[in-house]
Amino acid sequence: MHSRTSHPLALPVGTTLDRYIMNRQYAFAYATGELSQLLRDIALAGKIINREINRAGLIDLTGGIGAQNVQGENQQKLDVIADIRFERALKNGGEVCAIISEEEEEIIFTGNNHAKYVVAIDPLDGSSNIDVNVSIGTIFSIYRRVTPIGTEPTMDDFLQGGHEQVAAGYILYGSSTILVYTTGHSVNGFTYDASLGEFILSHPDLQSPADGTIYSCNDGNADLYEEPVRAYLADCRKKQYTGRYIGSLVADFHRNLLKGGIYLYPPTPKNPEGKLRLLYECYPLAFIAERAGCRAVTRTESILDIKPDSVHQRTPIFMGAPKMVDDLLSRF
Ligand code: P6P
Repeated sequence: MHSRTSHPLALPVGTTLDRYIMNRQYAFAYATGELSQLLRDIALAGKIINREINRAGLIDLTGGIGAQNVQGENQQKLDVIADIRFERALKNGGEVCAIISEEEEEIIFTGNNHAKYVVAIDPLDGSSNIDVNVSIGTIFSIYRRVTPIGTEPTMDDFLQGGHEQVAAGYILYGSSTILVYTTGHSVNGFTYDASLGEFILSHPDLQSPADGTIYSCNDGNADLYEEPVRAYLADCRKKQYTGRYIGSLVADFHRNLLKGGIYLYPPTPKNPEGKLRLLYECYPLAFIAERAGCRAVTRTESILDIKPDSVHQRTPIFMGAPKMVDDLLSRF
């Protein structure tokens, strides 16, 4: 006799993101639901962008728009669409008073001055890969505002430092679409089932391997790296580790999180402060990495300890399996 909860003719769908959020919300006595709603708003925007990415080649959404973003990078059509979709979802959701986006120089005010949260976001990272059908991703970071409720938010709301994040996550638009986030405790992954329009819990309580044999860096720059980094990479090659780097941070990060590896973006003459942005790339991924048992550092400090000066500042980053990161740091 099959139990009603796992009959082979009607196997359980699994735990939807909504149900997971609600279950967790009850676990936090003082949770008032705004953060839960904010996470749903992000998931909704992710579903919409997933749909547009999957159709991009069919409705002429690939390619550039002939303009550059604040970073001086050629904006792709989907960069602009993703930026608009997240801004609209967060504004209409009502839980966010301000947004910092990779695509915009200044703070985006939502007009929801009574909202408790601010969001820093890279709406679509790795967009140079869009036209060649390689995985791309969204990275987001959430803070409780420090300015008084009801007033207009300021830069102070965004420059609180990595440890002050209340939640961080990413959406990977890959062979499947997966949303991974943490509210500071466990790290959980939800795979999108388009037939249901739901993210379903697929990777509960993610813990990354303590060691690994995958290294991710742009080998074309390797001769420009500091000597300790060059020595570490030479050792990886000597040990016949696997070099995997696809130019989409979220995809490289996610693979290394699951399999064990290290991602490196060291300083180079072209990017002496590193290329990746602190607020909406390195802080959120470091927040996740540390809660999944990984390390995220520069050569001198943890990423989360860096004091932010400006919302688009960059940082070098070494992030992944603690034994690999410690081996690298031991060479400085
Ligand atoms: P490079 C994409 O532009 C990105 O921000 C990350 O997603 C990626 O890991 C890195 O830059 C690639 O940079 O200089 O190796 O092409």
